[in-house]
Amino acid sequence: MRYSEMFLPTSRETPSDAEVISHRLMLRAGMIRKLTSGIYSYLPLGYRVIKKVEQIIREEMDRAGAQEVFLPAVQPAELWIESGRWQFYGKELLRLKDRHNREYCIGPTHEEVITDLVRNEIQTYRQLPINLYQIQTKFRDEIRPRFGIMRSREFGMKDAYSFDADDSGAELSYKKMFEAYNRIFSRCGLSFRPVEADSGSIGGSFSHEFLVTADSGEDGMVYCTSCDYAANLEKAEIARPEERHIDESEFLPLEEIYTPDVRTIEEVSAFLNVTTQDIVKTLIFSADDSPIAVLIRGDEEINEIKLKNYLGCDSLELATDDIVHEVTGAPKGFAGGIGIKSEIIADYSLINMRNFVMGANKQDYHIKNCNIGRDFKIKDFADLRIVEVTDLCPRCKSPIEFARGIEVGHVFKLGTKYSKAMKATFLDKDGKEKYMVMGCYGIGVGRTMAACIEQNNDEDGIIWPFSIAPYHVLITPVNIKNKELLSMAEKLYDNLEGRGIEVLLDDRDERAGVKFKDADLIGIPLRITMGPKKLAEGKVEVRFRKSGEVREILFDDVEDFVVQVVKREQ
Ligand code: 9G3
Repeated sequence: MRYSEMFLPTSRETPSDAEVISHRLMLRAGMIRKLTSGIYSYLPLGYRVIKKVEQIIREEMDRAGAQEVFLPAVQPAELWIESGRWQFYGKELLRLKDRHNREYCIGPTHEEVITDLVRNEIQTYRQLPINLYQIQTKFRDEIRPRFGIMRSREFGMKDAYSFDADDSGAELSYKKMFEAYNRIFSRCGLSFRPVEADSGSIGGSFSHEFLVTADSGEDGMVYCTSCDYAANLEKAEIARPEERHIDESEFLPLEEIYTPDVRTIEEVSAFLNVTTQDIVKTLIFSADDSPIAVLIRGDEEINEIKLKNYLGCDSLELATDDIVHEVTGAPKGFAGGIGIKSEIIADYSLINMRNFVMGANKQDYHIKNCNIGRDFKIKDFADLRIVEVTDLCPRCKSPIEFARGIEVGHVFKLGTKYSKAMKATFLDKDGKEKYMVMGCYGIGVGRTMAACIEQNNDEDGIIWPFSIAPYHVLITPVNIKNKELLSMAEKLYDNLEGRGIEVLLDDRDERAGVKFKDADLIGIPLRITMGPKKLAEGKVEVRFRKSGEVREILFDDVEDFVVQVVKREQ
């Protein structure tokens, strides 16, 4: 491509509303432009990268045995009513009506559509397993789109859906997708980690997120310093501590203390001059509208995702003040395990605690020297708290680290959630009707590109890996008024194009400095600078964008040199 003919509006100034480097650089490098909040256009340079990422995805999806389809973006409400999700989602689901006043949504995902397609066409186990994928635009009406295309409202996603006859088949489909994702993100030149994740509202039993390590990432993760355990912060498990034998003789007598208007853990700690680790917090929740008391050590925090998954409830929120009063007999701030009118569960942090402080379930009173067993019963201990960097790996007990990441992919075991809701059944080899076992697998295409920039940039601009670079080589003749120089550059350009190399020729009538700045900004991995002096010696200068390494190569050898480098780096 000739730069002088390309729609490539680079710019020097940094846009004010761009908070992350990938958003800033994509705007400055003329890759994207905002149409409106959370909705972006891809310009030629940006779209070439998108197509490279999609190509890698297609190759690996096809290699894993998935088949490409293309599903409608506009989806009838009926399917979402059947799956029970029409009421479940709020304003994030963009809904609309057609001329006949029939209701639709703009697809934020395609479980309903694909399950409807498959249930109409698959009748027997002989037709399973099947894995269908598409690369398609999704719409999710995010309340606050940010970070350019990293959290946009309209975005390109590869979404795949597998259908199996049984759980073991579904395990195999999941494994194939998991491995394909590792290959895809490796080939895109990313450093990433698959982390155990929560399945959230999508249902199903298990899932992994693929996080690209970047400080600008919105997702927190923990990973083990020695084994390959890694988990999303919300999901990270905590090992159950060893129970130390506690002898009842160590229990001190209960002591009720007047603590006027002393409610929070910090206030109790200061008033009674005890550490927060010697206090137990009693939180009252409403789980599917029934109250439950959850106890945790004063210096820890409850992880509500873990609590919701442990209780298996649909709705979970902190109880209202009235319910707290009803259940504890006191206003908020004085709740405790002794004499409470609800079941009690406790986080592992209470194991091995003794003679601790708790609310007295009486206004303006707390109790000292509480002990589990003697003074109150706990229904169960569970892993309910947010992981801390001082926790140990639940698999191998080694120290763990925290990191931030950008979620570029997510693979889910769905089980029969959608096939049951939508009666996607098949006849097994005994002629019995069974529900198909599903999995679903997503990759954010634009987000993968943005994550690559987050990990590959410097103060001059983007540094593309060859695998998804918009062009392999940029030829920069320093002065196009020098006709001989320009014709040599064009000759090299034609020859490289002829050998399948993707070349951008900067034939603009611009000063060399401008050309070099643009070259570093748009991040083409290889730059061939042609100047009259070096050319008089029959040489050109080849510069590697990533390492900054500069090589002088004979003009006659540079074509083979470039073909070699591109073949090696691809
Ligand atoms: C909605 C809206 C937003 C959503 C969903 C539904 C996320 C929704 C989860 C998934 C799960 C997987 C297939 C590809 C991989 C991800 N946000 N999810 O279901 F109506 Cl408004 O999309 N789907």
